Amino acid sequence: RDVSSALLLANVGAKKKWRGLDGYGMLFPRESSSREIKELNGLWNFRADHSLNRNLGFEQAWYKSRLAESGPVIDMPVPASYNDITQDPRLRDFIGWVWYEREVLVPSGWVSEETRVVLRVGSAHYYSVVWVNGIKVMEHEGGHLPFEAEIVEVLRNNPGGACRITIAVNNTLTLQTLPPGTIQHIDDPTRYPADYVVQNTNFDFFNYAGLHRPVMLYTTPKAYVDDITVLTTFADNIGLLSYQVSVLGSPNPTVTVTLSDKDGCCVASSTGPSGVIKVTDANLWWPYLMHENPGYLYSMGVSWAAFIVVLGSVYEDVYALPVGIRTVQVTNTQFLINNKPFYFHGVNKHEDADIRGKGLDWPLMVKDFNLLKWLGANSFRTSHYPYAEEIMQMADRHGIVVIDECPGVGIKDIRSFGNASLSHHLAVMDELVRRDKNHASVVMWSVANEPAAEMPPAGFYFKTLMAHTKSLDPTRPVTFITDSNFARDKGAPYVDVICVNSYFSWYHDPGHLEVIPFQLNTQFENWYGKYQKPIIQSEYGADVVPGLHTDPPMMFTEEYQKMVLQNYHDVFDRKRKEYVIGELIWNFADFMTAQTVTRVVGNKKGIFSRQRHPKAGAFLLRERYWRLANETGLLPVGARYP
Ligand code: GCB
Repeated sequence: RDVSSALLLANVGAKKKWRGLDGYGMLFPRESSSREIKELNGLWNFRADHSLNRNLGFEQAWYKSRLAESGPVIDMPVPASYNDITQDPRLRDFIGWVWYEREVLVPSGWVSEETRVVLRVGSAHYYSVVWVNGIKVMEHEGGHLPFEAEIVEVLRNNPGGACRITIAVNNTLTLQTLPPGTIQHIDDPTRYPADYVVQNTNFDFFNYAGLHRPVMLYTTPKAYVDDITVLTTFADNIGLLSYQVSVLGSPNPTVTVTLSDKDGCCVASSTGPSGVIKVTDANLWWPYLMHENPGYLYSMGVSWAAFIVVLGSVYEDVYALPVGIRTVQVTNTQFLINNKPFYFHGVNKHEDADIRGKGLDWPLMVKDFNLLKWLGANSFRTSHYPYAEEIMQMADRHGIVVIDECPGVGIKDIRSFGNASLSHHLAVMDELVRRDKNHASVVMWSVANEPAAEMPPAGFYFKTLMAHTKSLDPTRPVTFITDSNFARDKGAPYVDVICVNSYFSWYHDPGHLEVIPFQLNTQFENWYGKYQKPIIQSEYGADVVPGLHTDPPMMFTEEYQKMVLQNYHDVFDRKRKEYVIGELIWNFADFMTAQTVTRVVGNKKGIFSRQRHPKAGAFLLRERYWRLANETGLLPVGARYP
């Protein structure tokens, strides 16, 4: 009996995408005079398919009727990972298909000839199949990006507005998924129980699964604003926004674009599906601590309208997109935002918390931004997958700079460098850039974290991936995060900024803090010597079990983490005068991982605990980040850290 990943994914067949990317945008749903939203967050019915091949749900077509009719269901909150919601270890460690179901009543006005009704899932890990009233409406591969389908035709067949949404989600990872993984079935009755199956991965976070982000229904008119792309620059005090609007469903739409400032006053406008808008006395988008008024956003109102003779009325769609005016540029030694040197003093994060796992959680999100600001952090990397759109919007508004990473983490097996992997990786970058291209906070794309970049196929793989990303977005630099040897790394020639992770005195020479100044200095000299590109220390750190203390410092104590940080900082301070352009601590907070001998209920390299309480390292970093802000930011004296 072979419980292989192929079998677990058997029902997905040809993996048909119901909506390709071509011509389709993925604008974040926003209410307007022409659009309504119905959020489907809250309790859903849920069942994990514990059958041996995990296929019973498909064999018995659980989507055809109410889930409670085919077997027992439990309450499951959405958004949330399902893993930590119950006391059942079989659900925590479940591999295969789980089934979610929610019934909703759709307002009768929505089911009309003039309206599109769209079902949108913010993200679901990892592979999803979606039915409405028993009819399949879409499939999607990938755990961290939104997907949606028009469902009005399905609703039309069901007068009365009843709408039963069934979503089957499979968390199985294979060598071709992103991130990759393998399924191992051990058939040894002398040592393992029957049906012993494990999911192996090469990444260091728990493979949480479920409906992680909001699910919603929203409407647009039949002809609608489908996508908007905005590129910005400025000259002297004039801001320039070049925009492109795609309207679907109308052959010759009359598009109007207006730009309003923070007070809602219209400061410029334009007509036509593409054009350039000029703003005099433009307020630029500045990073937090670089300017008194960071994160300045305009609102770009995009609408199209037509007088429809038959209806005898004006027909229109209206969408408002927040936009920031800023530029990004990389030189041999600097990262420039609005032509001024920007030094990343920030963090790596995870979407991770007690109970909800990777589910979007508003209190946690706001707490985290408050902690970032307390810390004096001006940036974060979305290690190791795209974060919720709601988080990206917060980053825009607060001026927190983001390195936007795709889920290319744990690419270690040579079989994950083949064509199937590459074409999926390219598709994921399509989806990521499509989703995040208009975020002012996003200043760089990261296509992967610590891949096996020394392997022979890595050169072609990363060359293709980075060229593709640049073709999608010519305005932002592209990188990937490396821990390979500088001389043998085959992807590094194609990056704009070298991002390097190292754990001196931790994974190497454990306990020997005295090696850090030597090894870190050599690391920087080697990379800069070979590439003459600016460098970000994209990870460094040490585990701390909160409350452990020793003197002299020992590994896992608060003192040791402080000493690691201090030793790294001394080198950063020398090298940032040359070509080091940033430092991102690993990690902002403790987070859950798979169980291994090196993890004590998860990874403890957070400067905050998983519950967001500061460890000693947080206070040290806070002193440093505010000092860096004073030295490298453009703040007037009064606005500085006391
Ligand atoms: C790394 C990885 C990160 C791990 C971290 C660690 O290099 O990029 O995902 O969690 O090290 O703590 O080992």
